[in-house]
Amino acid sequence: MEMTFRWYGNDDQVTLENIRQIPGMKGIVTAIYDVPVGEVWSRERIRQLKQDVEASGLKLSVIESVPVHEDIKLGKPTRDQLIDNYIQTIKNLGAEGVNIVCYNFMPVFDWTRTDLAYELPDGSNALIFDEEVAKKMDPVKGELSLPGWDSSYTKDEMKAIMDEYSKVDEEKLWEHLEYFIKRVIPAAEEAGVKMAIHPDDPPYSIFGLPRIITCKENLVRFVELYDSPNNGVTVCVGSYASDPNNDAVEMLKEMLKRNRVNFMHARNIRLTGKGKSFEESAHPTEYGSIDMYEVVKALHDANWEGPIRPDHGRMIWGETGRPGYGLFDRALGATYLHGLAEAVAKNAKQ
Ligand SMILES: [Mn+2]
Repeated sequence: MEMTFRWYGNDDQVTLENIRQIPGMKGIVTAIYDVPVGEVWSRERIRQLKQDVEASGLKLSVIESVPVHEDIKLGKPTRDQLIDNYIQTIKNLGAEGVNIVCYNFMPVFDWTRTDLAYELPDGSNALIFDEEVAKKMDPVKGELSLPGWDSSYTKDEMKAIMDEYSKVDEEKLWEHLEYFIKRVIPAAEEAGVKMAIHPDDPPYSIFGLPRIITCKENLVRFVELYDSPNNGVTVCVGSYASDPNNDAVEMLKEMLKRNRVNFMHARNIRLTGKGKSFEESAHPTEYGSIDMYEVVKALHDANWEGPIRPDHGRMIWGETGRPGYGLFDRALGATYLHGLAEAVAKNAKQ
């Protein structure tokens, strides 16, 4: 595996130098954040980003994400031009030697939590999802603000887009995803770019919106939409495991068997036992509901050599900053994963 770390660009308080000093660190996961969704990323901007990363002694391993415009997810007539632009961005990335792109197909909301700084018993702060709290939230009313929401929507715009999605059920969303994939993947193949869809987080419907990248059955359906190594997945074990019905390790093994794992997110979550509620936990197995040893072993047994990053971390040691993306706990996560990988590899040789 190639150990990587997410970096939010030159204004991230976690610097490339910080990241480079984490043992075992090889690559960076980042994006161009100031190009509006739907517009083309120029080769010049991509080249500059790559130079910035490489100047620190690290590799630009993965783009996370090239976001998919809502009109594509909604299947609107404007999607064709937007998909053309998306393809041009993929071509430009390939031409600059960037070969893995993570994206998602979640309507309106990206990852959703009900508290970004819940205090765990040890005094650290974590992102949590409380099903009961989420149920009481209505995005259209706008009286409750949910962390992680796209604040670029005004109240009226939010109502308008939620109305549009009321006509898009899961099967319609599948159709729109298939339409997108069937145009983008041939271009990605040609450009030498591996696409890696991230699961919906959490992996079930929220606020009545359809969500489809959620479970093993749907993951298999997804990779079979277009059978190509370039049409792969990001196995985010933390996201998948936050539905108690999912066996994230089993899902990982299925995707490894099919050679469709193009990127890994490794974080742990602890299901609290109250429905689908969960807390993001420290990375080691004993703190969460995911057996991280089994995750790393599955990757090793498949001779998997792709990029992996510790996903969200808790806030510890008084650190403040972007929720889930501080330096300290993610660095601990990376060294833990690195240690597991060494142990698994040496054990296998005995
Ligand atoms: Mn993830």
